[in-house]
Amino acid sequence: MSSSSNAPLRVVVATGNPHKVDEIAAALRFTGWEFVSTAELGGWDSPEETGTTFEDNARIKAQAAHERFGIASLADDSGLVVDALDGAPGVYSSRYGGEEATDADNNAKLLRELADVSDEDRTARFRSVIVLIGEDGTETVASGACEGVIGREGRGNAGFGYDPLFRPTGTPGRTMAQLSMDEKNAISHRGAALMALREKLVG
Ligand code: ITT
Repeated sequence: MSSSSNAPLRVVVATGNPHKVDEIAAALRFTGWEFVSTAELGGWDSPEETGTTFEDNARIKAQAAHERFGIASLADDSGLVVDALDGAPGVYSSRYGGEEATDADNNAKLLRELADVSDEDRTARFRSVIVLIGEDGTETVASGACEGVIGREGRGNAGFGYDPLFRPTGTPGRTMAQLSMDEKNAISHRGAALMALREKLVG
């Protein structure tokens, strides 16, 4: 994907979640692209996420921002897939505790649902699908996952969402909320999706 001038490519990150903007900008800082959020550009309402897959919803968000702003856009749709809950909360992760649920509400519900589940059966993974739409409308899709287990209490203050309850297999003894942003990007679903995106773009 190239820009029409020597200026860095300007990419709007189509999300209402500022943590995602920070993680995406940090993971892709090597590109030299300029990342702006929909909040910075203003005048954008998140579209309704009517899809049934992460890819559908990422595409809905990326297309909406591309149409609204006419520049390259990038969206992430992601969630937590818990084996003992048959894959829930999955694409409904942000709304698990109800339409207006906070991260604390979602985490409390997850702990309730898993109260009777043994340590060995608390396996889960985060999934992320990234859709990048170039200025000219060209679409690139990439995905990533991060395996781990769900703890019995929250630990750590970094990150967002279910991070305090999620213990990645790759960082024994620490939850995702106990990692720096660079440590999280090195092992996370979103970091993996962004590296897969890089491979697709530069080969
Ligand atoms: P946008 O749709 O505006 O991007 P969102 O936070 O609602 O923001 P999603 O619809 O993709 O994003 O929902 C993802 C939810 O999955 C998110 O709210 C968290 O509850 C959870 N999640 C995704 N990635 C996560 C991560 O890296 N750490 C912790 N929780 C995560």
